[in-house]
Amino acid sequence: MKPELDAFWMPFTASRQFKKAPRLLAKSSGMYYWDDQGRQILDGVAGLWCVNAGHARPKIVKAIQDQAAELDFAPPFNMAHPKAFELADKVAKIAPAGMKKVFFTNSGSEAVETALKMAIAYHRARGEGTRTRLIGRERGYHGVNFGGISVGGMVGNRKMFGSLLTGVDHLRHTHDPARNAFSVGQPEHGAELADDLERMVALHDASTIAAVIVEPIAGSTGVLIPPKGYLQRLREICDKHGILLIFDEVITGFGRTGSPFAATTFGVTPDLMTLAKGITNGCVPMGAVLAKQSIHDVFMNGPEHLIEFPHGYTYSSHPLACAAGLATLETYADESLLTRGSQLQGYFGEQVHSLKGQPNVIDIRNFGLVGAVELTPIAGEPGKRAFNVFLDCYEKGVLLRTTGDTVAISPPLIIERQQIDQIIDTLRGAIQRAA
Ligand code: PXG
Ligand code: PLP
Repeated sequence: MKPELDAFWMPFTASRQFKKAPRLLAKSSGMYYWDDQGRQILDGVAGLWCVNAGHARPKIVKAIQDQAAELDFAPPFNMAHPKAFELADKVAKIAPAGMKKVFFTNSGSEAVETALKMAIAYHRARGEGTRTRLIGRERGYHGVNFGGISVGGMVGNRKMFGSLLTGVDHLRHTHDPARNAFSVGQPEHGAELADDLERMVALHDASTIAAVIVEPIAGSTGVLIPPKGYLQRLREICDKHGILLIFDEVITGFGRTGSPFAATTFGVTPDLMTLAKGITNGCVPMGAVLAKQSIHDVFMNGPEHLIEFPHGYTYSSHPLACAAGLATLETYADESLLTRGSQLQGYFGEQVHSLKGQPNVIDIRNFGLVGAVELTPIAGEPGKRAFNVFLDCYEKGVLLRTTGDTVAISPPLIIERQQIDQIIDTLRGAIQRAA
């Protein structure tokens, strides 16, 4: 190992292996990365599901540069700067109807903690302080902080970290390859899994439940598309029992599903929504919680000189992030990127599904501009086949992402057809070589 690689303790990385053969990215533009040797790599995952407008977009670059020179930092508590209001306003304008309030964080994980705290505090402010229980879902990913891993449903992210939050329960996940394998778009079967929430109400009583949090499409655990009617059913059950519905749209937000948010695409409006990643095109860390006006307003009683919601981060609404966010939304609007997926999804879906019949391919899933190919694990070595495919594609100049034995594809929304072809052809070859 090179000594200069020693100090950096890497996040979510097989780091001893990595440091023996590092993959270092040195430059980016449009659909491409270049590694430290100058080799061009097609970005098939928008960095890490975040660079939705493609890399090094001129407006965003300039906005960040100008902002750094003009106002580097402004304290966000009892002070503010104009771009924070401007960005909140612009985000609220593209949000689902009624979601008018925007609270800024620095990551998706922080957005999740913020939303969970808002939900519990909301019920308390309304005089229903017994509603503290949080319901997540198996195979959910809600970031890495304690609230997020408690409601999250990834064993590997939970088992090392003690007893987590108390008062949490989980719905079953919706992955059902026996009935739904190779579904194009939303699978037919599984809306009834939302009825798990009724069972939880029967077990715990609605008066103890604050909120349910789900990803409209589960991203990190392998791109699980909601069965037809599932999200609608969850919404109905939440309404019936006064439970808040939180959509974690950290991945699905900002155009991934063919409209600005998955809530719009699926026609289901949550009470709270978490955002991050695409809000700044991945250029400066930022997250946000979108809240219904009615939720926000519950907090606005009591003496006016007191803080209504005691929560926030030193870097909430950081000027660089706000400048990047405004330029990002402009870029999305200039190029109609937030709906571009709806035009490309047919072709993209066909291409992803053309991998059916390749060796070890046991399921293919797609929606909007996100796709996944699930492979049979190598006996006794779960995750290795997909990781080998990932390494092979990277060698051949295409960056993808794996989780377990699923390969995920979620390119920047500026992708062209021939680049979709390149991703699929490269992946096909790698799957064949991994057989
Ligand atoms: N919620 C969801 C739904 C996410 O996808 C987070 C919260 C946390 O966001 P931050 O910004 O704190 O990372 C995410 C993040 C993967 C992968 O391998 C996905 C994410 C992050 C890292 C890797 O698919 N999503
Ligand atoms: N730890 C200490 C000692 C702090 O003073 C602060 C913030 O002032 C934090 C943690 C939280 O940091 P942040 O606001 O960046 O999340």
